[in-house]
Amino acid sequence: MSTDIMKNKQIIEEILEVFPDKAKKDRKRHYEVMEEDNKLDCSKCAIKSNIKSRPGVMTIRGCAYAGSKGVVWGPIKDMVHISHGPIGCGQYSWGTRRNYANGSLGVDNFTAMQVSSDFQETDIVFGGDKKLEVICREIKEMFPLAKGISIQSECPVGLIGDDIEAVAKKMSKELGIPIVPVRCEGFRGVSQSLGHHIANDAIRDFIMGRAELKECGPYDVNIIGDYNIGGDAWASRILLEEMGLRVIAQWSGDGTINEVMTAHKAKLNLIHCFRSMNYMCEVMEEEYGIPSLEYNFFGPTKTIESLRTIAAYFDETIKENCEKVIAKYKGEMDAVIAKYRPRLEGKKVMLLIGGLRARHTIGAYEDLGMEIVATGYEFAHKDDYLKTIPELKQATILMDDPGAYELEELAQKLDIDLMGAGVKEKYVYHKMGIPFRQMHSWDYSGPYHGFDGFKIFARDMDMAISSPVWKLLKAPDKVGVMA
Ligand code: CFM
Repeated sequence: MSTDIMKNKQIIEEILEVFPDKAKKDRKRHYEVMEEDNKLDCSKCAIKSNIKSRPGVMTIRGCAYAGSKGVVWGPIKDMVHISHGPIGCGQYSWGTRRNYANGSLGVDNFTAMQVSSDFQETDIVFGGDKKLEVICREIKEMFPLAKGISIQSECPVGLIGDDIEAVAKKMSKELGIPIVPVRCEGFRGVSQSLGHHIANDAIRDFIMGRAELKECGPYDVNIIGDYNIGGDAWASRILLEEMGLRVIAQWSGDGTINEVMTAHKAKLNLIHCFRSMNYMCEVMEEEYGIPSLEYNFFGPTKTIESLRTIAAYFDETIKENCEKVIAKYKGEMDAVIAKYRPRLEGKKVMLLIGGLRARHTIGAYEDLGMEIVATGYEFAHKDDYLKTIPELKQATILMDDPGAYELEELAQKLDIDLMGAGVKEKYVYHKMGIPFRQMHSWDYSGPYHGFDGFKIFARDMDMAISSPVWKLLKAPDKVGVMA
């Protein structure tokens, strides 16, 4: 066994040592160290995932409401999404995901607004259904161009047994627009992942297939599971269109309810975030016979590979166009790599991101010569881990739902040069003197998808690592001053 593998196994042991025996045993099952390069070793599929977080361990996961309201439904821009329940959930999830959308705010685009039913004690005691009716009427009056409403349940709604389905049905009839009740109370499931599933099911039951396209064509595709974070879906769509494909729906970044209603007319579903939207692809395949294809638009290597896989599904014209698109951007991509690779070569990266990007962004880092020494997910399932293992090099640590303590220890023991995770983690790493990039919201940057996105990705990673600020500060623990 190579020394690196042994060293990393030892590091995990040491970190878990502080836990009581039972917790230690449990957390250990959420770690694997890769024994060979890029190999799917099925014994490694044993890594535990999608189960309850260990009580007492500070998980960085979110909840079902986050998965439904924040992720799947929130980006549908011409609907008003009600955060139904106490104000906190709406307030704290307001605008933080940076899912961009075109349109006039408050007129035909409501993504950057936060509408909450602001539950008070009386609503908990007497129920919030009456209030919900009033809110629906007010929305119709204030935003006449809103094409629909979704009711995103927060925990108390489920606990007190409100009948949001009945309200939705009644108000939909009264107001003449679709009103969708979504049972995404935060306590459901073990993470935001069940929220994705519940949100997908609500789309299936209330929206999918409810409208027809005027004209259909042989090159009609849907972009599924791109939420347009910092403009990601726009940077992706442009490549598909240059190739000659017609994108009839974007789910759900910068998407409209009509796109969701007519998406069943596509010839092919292109799915980027498998974790959050695979359910819809399955449903569309079963009900409408639409096949789906997974793709990865992070970094030129994966983008080129994906463009060719997509083109292979179509005729010679598209295949030829695909090569032209690749040739058009290749020079630009080579120049980006020539500029940044010498500055980033060999830098060690650790990632801990949601349910997709912990594997999808690896190629982009590797295009810049950077090395992934540890990666992991908050809420991935077994199928995600099976897809991740072949992307990893020998001795890389793979982890599931690690708590804040485990991550901080790992970062120090692996002596990483860059950490990629979320805003909850960010400032701790800055205090430790470790460069950090937010890999959920792209900090205040983006897009990172496609060729246009890679230019920004490379610049941002360089900016984080090469900033002169790291030479000016010493982490508080190194200078003996308590922060
Ligand atoms: Fe999909 Fe996402 Fe992700 Fe995700 Fe998320 Fe996100 Fe994510 Mo944050 S839908 S699984 S629930 S790619 S919000 S845009 S970055 S954890 S890795």
